[in-house]
Amino acid sequence: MKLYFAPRTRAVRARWLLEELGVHYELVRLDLARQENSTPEYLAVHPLGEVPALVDGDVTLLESLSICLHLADRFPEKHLAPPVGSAERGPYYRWMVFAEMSLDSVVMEFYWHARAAEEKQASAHSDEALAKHRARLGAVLEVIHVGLDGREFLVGGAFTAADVVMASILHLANTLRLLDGHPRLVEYVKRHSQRPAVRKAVSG
Ligand SMILES: N[C@@H](CCC(=O)N[C@@H](CS)C(=O)NCC(=O)O)C(=O)O
Repeated sequence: MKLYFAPRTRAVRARWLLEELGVHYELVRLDLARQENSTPEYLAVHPLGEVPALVDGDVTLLESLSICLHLADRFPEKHLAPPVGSAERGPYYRWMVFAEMSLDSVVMEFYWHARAAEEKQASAHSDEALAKHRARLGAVLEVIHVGLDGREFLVGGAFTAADVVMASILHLANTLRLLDGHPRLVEYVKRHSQRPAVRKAVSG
């Protein structure tokens, strides 16, 4: 397997999962600042020139969420995804997709706002829009807070790929100071960021 990767991007979650699985893979680093993701060779892999992309035999996967879903199922003996048809499979899908569709989308609004402020550009977000995003974020974080009540992990009492996706997005939220006032979520992020596989995924 070959993972096309750049640090501090969504590719980290795919690399984290590969490290958790402990399987052999080739890491292809792309320097986005040098537009190594815009070469004809890479555009043949990922037509949008984004990372991550995973080449697994004859199959090329785009989208970090689909890569995580694929990898966790590909190695069932590693128990990072509940078996299809088990009682835990529904909650697993639910958290995977909730993290990406409901949490990531709102966190990214704040990310782009922070980037615009950093680069001293006018933000596309009016105060009214930001207030709307903040209310939405609060509601989404509350769902996760309740989901983690009395639990170390999202699904079935054990670490799964759903925690990789959720903790990755919550980590970004935490760096943007969006988790202030949510100690349970901060603790979840910190606990996951101490996993040896994360350290490897963010190294170099
Ligand atoms: N929904 C995609 C988004 C991929 C994406 O936007 N990747 C960014 C990095 S996080 C990228 O490669 N951007 C290209 C660039 O910055 O030039 C996924 O989850 O894989």
